[in-house]
Amino acid sequence: MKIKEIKLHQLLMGLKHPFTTSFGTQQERFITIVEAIDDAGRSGFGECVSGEDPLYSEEFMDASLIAMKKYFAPLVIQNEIAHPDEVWELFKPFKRNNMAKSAIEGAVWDLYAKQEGITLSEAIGGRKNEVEVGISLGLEDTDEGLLERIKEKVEEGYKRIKVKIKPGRDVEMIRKIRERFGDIPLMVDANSAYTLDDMETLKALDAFDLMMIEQPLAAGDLIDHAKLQKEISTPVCLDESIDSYEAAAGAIELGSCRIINVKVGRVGGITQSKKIHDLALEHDIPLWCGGMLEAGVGRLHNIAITTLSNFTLPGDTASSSRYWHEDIITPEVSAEDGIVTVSQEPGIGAAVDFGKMEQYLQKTEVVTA
Ligand code: OSB
Ligand code: MG
Repeated sequence: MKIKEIKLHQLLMGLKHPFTTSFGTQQERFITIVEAIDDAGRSGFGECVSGEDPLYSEEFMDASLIAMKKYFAPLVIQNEIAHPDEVWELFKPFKRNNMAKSAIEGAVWDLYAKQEGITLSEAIGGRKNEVEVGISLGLEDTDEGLLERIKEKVEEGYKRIKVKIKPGRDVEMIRKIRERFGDIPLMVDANSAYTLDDMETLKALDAFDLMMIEQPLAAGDLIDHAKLQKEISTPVCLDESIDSYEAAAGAIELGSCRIINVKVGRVGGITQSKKIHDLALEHDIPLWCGGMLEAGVGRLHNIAITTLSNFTLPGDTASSSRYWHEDIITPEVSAEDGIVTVSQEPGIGAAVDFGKMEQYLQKTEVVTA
């Protein structure tokens, strides 16, 4: 394929409800939608999931924008690409910046699928026509407030509930959730807020039959997580620590986790996600797809990757309406009873609606040869 230009649509989208994790509270989301346009005028779309600040990981949107403009967009314009799997190799001399790489690669994947007249799921090798979804709930000011949110989401039919924890908002909060809702599929995400000094608290969580505890210890750590997993019965799931295929291989070898949350942006794109998928399948490590408060484009990419066979656990790929009053795609992503049906339209499977995007658009920058 020949890519003629890349547009970087920079959006500011207000969240319906503030989202609080152990690393902070977010009221709005900066999002970059990447549009790759071929010589026939067709467009493929990707989404950059970097945070506004380097709090979840080292990547942040200002830096990702520079990386996309200076390195990654020019590379896919200057080189003839036969298949999107080549993009990772093209980017390889430039270290890390996975979310920037993934956003550009994602647009190439969508464009490729559209050129071939197949769905993104088919282009990736996915087989499912529907995927199960869960929901991730941030911390609320009070535990009572969180219980109310959980009630709503259980009633909406989400297949599992994930709640954020941090030191001081953990064992007692989870006890209240179990008391109120019984044995619902429940998991917790600490976003790296604990250390091995908190072993007593982490062990106490074993009493609640949680599906898993996500990223309890430092982002990037594999060694301490392996020590922790030996001490607790709850499966450890890694998120922040799996920032590459190599990290996934290391975690599996060391026994740092029993489950992996794959985020396409964090690992550098779809090609790397597929590679992690195949490795995890070989080692009986189940996967699920995490979220980064994506708008519709990123949401559809997440659904496509979830159609791979070893994504056996519900992901954080909830409906568009989970975060947005109005999403930027038509039709929006909509879960019915915790199930999202995979669109059979080519590419990501929905149209990017520039009319709807207008209200959020701050700036569009264009990269050409
Ligand atoms: O740790 O999974 C996380 C959101 C932003 C950054 C990190 C995380 C999250 C979520 C929400 O948990 C996932 C979503 O609903 O998109
Ligand atoms: Mg997480």
